[in-house]
Amino acid sequence: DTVERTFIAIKPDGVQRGLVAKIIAVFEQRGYKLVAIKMVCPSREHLEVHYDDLRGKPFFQGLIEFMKSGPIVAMVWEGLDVVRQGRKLLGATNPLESEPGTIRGNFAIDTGRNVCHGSDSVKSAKREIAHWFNNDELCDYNLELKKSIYE
Ligand code: DAT
Ligand code: MG
Repeated sequence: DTVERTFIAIKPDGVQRGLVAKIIAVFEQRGYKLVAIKMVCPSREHLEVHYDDLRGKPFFQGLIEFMKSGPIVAMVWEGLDVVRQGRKLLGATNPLESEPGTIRGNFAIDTGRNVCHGSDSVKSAKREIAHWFNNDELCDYNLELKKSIYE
């Protein structure tokens, strides 16, 4: 159904490189609905909980340091199959494996500087949205374009 939601974040490298508008445009132009957006500088604890499943990986501390190196643009996007499609729009974790045309395939080279995050399942999307946003930050509105996007 069209109310599926995903958590997308522009990482500090994406912000520094001036890719905020371009990354937002990819989701907007596809037809997805933006329901929340904010720029944040989260605590180490917040980031460690976000990446909880990666605790113990050799790159974990470096990943957290990097995510703390500057502001992040956190967003929630809504629409049909948006979790899976969001991952496809981002491209593979390692940008060298990302298809050209994807965000990482267009804008990144190193795995540790892959410019954006996207939830990997509906379950993790729910967890991540609740972790990054309060309920009152999620805007409930009607996308007027909906009948031009969905049949
Ligand atoms: P994704 O961001 O595609 O969901 P992930 O959840 O496996 O990938 O890892 C989270 C982030 O951690 C990833 O975007 C970049 C970093 N990372 C993952 N694997 C890495 C590795 N082998 N070396 C360095 N950084 C890595
Ligand atoms: Mg992941």
